[in-house]
Amino acid sequence: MIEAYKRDSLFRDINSNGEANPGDILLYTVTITNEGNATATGVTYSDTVDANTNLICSGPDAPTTSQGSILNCTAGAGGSLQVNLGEIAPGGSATITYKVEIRRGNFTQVINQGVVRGTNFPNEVTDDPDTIPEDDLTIVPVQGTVGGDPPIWGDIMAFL
Ligand SMILES: [Ca+2]
Ligand SMILES: [Ca+2]
Ligand SMILES: [Ca+2]
Repeated sequence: MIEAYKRDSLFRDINSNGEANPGDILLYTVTITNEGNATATGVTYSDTVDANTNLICSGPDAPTTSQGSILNCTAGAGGSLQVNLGEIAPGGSATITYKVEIRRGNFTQVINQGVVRGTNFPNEVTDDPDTIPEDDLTIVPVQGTVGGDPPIWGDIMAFL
């Protein structure tokens, strides 16, 4: 049985306010663990990031994997990542990291979920380990916009 967790963290907080805002960079850390008794084979991981974020594919902030290789990375808004992990032995795990830049626009959260596929186990979607529900979306609240953009009506409604 494969388990996959997707943690989010604020990697670069350009306005140093401790909140996720447009222009900030989020780090996703995906941990894929084989909790079964058989070696998982043909393991791949794929993710299409939120359309309000730019996936970073090159430079020091490019995706990393603890094993296998990055098969494909399409940078930019709603970009996609594919990682070939190969085999994961029982009790073994692999870690993938990637970063996205939050875009400007009318939205209040960044939503994302990846999927693990393999040749001898059912597809497994990622779970946000910080929330109680299993296999749920990883959601990052985004506070407003940087640089004095007008308030968004949807933001106000959310507090009523
Ligand atoms: Ca799970
Ligand atoms: Ca910030
Ligand atoms: Ca959860």
